[in-house]
Amino acid sequence: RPKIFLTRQLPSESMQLLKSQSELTYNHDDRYLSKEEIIAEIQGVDGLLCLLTDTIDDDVLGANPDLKVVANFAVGFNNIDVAAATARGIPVTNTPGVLTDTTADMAWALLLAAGRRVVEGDRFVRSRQWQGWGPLQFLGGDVTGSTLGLIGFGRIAQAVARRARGFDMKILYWNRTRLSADEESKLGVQYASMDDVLAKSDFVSVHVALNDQTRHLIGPRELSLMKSTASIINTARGPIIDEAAMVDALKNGSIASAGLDVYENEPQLEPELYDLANVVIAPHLGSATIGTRTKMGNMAAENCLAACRGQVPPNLVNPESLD
Ligand code: 8YV
Repeated sequence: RPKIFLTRQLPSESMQLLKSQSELTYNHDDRYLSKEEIIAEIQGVDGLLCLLTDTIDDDVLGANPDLKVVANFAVGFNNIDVAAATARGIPVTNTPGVLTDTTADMAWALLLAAGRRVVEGDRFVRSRQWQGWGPLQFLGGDVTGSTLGLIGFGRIAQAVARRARGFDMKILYWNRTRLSADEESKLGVQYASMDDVLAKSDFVSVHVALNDQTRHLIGPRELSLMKSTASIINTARGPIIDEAAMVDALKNGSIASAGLDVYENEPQLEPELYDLANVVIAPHLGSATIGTRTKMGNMAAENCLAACRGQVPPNLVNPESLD
């Protein structure tokens, strides 16, 4: 039975799986562990099962020479220094696929809420200010028939696009690589340059992975290309958008609204964001359903257990670590 350390409790089914097949130790508290605490906890273990909120850099990776795997409970793995893990021969795994639809649903929840001012309206009613229906109250932008722009076109963006077809939207996408004409017509999407996607869309939804090439991909210039009536939606990673520049754009009306699930320095937000009426703010809920978090937990557990047993884990992100 391999020894595994888990940085935060997972859904009960995943805990049972880990407990039944490993000698599991885990953080029992509802709080993040510091890097120092993680280093102390992984002494003598075979596997580390961690979360997006844990920074796994070379100090952590080098702290236990016998570490056989770092299994991330997330599809994104920007919290892990994968190059350093590869150099040390440590496999890194993620949880792709199982959270695609759930995250796409969340992008849509934010899109509809931001576009149709659902949260503003909710706040207004709760504040007891509502005096009755009015023809000019909380007018938003039309969703049906509008143009959706997708920045990045991986699994989640494609799931967002599938849903957009039900809203009769024109769908533009920008991605590092372009799909074949056949695939584009099957999905009902059109490729455009990033500038065109930004300039022509009523809703821009961000779906690239965070890395050195995508940090602040959407900055002041990109925001200035957007329509003043448009909304920006981010369920990917906060640092892809320059948050301070986005606040400026939202304040000066150069974009209409934002629907955000992720932030540059979670859990801190750019201070003015808390008070902007035209922003819908969610606490990183993209994959937050019982079913999906359970699938993610089981997948991360299976990855961790396989690598501890010397097998190739199913969702290896750095195959070169095995060379
Ligand atoms: C999670 C995510 O909520 O998978 C990801 O990359 O951002 C979300 O699914 C979070 O990462 C859990 O660690």
